[in-house]
Amino acid sequence: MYTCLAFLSTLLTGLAAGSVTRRADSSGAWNTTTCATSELEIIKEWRNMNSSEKAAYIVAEQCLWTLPAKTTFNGTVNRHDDLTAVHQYLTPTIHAVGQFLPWHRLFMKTHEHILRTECNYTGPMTWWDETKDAGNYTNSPVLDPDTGFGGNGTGTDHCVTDGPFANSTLTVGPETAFTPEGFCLKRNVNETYSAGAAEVIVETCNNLTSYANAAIWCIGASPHTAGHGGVGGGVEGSIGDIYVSPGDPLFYLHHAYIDRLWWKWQNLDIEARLYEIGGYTTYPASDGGNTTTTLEYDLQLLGVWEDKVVGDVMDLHNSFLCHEYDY
Ligand SMILES: *[C@@H]1O[C@H](CO)[C@@H](O)[C@H](O)[C@H]1NC(C)=O
Ligand SMILES: *[C@@H]1O[C@H](CO)[C@@H](O)[C@H](O)[C@H]1NC(C)=O
Ligand SMILES: *[C@@H]1O[C@H](CO)[C@@H](O)[C@H](O)[C@H]1NC(C)=O
Ligand SMILES: *[C@@H]1O[C@H](CO)[C@@H](O)[C@H](O)[C@H]1NC(C)=O
Ligand SMILES: *[C@@H]1O[C@H](CO)[C@@H](O)[C@H](O)[C@H]1NC(C)=O
Ligand SMILES: *[C@@H]1O[C@H](CO)[C@@H](O)[C@H](O)[C@H]1NC(C)=O
Ligand SMILES: *[C@@H]1O[C@H](CO)[C@@H](O)[C@H](O)[C@H]1NC(C)=O
Ligand SMILES: *[C@@H]1O[C@H](CO)[C@@H](O)[C@H](O)[C@H]1NC(C)=O
Ligand SMILES: *[C@@H]1O[C@H](CO)[C@@H](O)[C@H](O)[C@H]1NC(C)=O
Ligand SMILES: [Cu+2]
Repeated sequence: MYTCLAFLSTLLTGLAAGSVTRRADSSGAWNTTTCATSELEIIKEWRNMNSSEKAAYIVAEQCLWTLPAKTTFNGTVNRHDDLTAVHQYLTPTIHAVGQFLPWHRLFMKTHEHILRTECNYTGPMTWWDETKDAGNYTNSPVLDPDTGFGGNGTGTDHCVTDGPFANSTLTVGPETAFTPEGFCLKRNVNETYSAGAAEVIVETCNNLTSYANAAIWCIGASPHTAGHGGVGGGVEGSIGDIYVSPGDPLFYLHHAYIDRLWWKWQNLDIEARLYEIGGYTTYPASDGGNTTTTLEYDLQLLGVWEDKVVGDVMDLHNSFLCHEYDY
């Protein structure tokens, strides 16, 4: 607890010092309004959620599966599917490119918006400190069948058979397909992958100095794949299937963690990095010109919510995002 508070206060002091460098005018194409410190919503690590907060969060996630789909993407039955489907549809353009972390930051906010406005969720958003479970996801509290999201899959089909999402049915996927008859939520915990969540690897990324190298190619490598592969195995686990990884509710805790790594990296040199973006817009660079991603680049949600631009999501403290991590 001591460590958590010390971290938070260091972070907030750093941010206050950096705030003078934010764009002073509001004429830009993106949100530059700063959220008051007292208004910041704290995203809590799962272990820092108390039992009623954990239960309420899981009830809200379950609610998404009970509300009818509003999109017309192939295979969508419920609101949970709508989110999975927009990620599935955009997968070729949102990974290994400049918008990778901005798009996923917006996607997390979209998920939160739907939880709050359609499932009446009022509790904190939450993230998973995977460094604490590196090499040992099996025993992670997020995989607890009673207080978490259920455990590893079972049998040859890897279906999750315990916890709040036991035998849940997915229809979007696998990969680019859709399955009207449904298939089960799957996990295949793999500790070889989960070892990639080690703190030392995060430090390696923090030592890199450009957005593209640090965020896309380093945070986007081991820390990112440790969550997808550590819980999913390969494509055999839902979260290991890059197209439809949001099918597993743990996706949102994992990507909040990845988002936090980017935010921590931004804060290591806030003046230079608060609005530092880069990386190509396509991967492989299919336009031949290797267009570099800018702050004006459109982040598409295809009607699930309104589009934003990269600049709207660079500052976690702006009035749109208005978030901070608990440590
Ligand atoms: C959990 O935290 C919430 C919000 O801080 C509080 O209202 C609630 O009483 C706590 N519940 C338990 C069981 O500690
Ligand atoms: C839906 O699936 C059909 C094939 O069944 C495919 O032709 C179409 O492109 C898909 N639409 C989307 C939006 O993925
Ligand atoms: C959310 O609250 C509104 C207003 O009380 C209610 O009509 C609605 O049914 C609630 N939604 C869910 C999913 O509980
Ligand atoms: C995994 O975590 C459990 C529970 O915290 C612990 O008892 C066990 O020793 C850990 N195993 C390894 C290999 O770290
Ligand atoms: C997870 O479950 C699968 C079966 O679904 C099994 O093959 C695998 O060994 C399990 N992983 C761990 C780390 O126990
Ligand atoms: C899930 O399915 C398995 C295998 O069919 C079954 O043993 C288990 O009781 C089911 N669990 C729930 C919560 O429905
Ligand atoms: C875990 O994944 C690695 C890397 O793909 C693979 O070589 C290994 O066989 C997997 N382990 C298990 C127990 O499935
Ligand atoms: C990061 O850089 C510092 C300072 O140069 C160095 O001491 C440390 O070993 C580096 N850490 C890693 C994991 O590369
Ligand atoms: C564009 O980027 C790709 C990597 O995505 C690289 O292999 C290629 O050489 C680049 N082309 C140009 C013209 O810079
Ligand atoms: Cu993704």
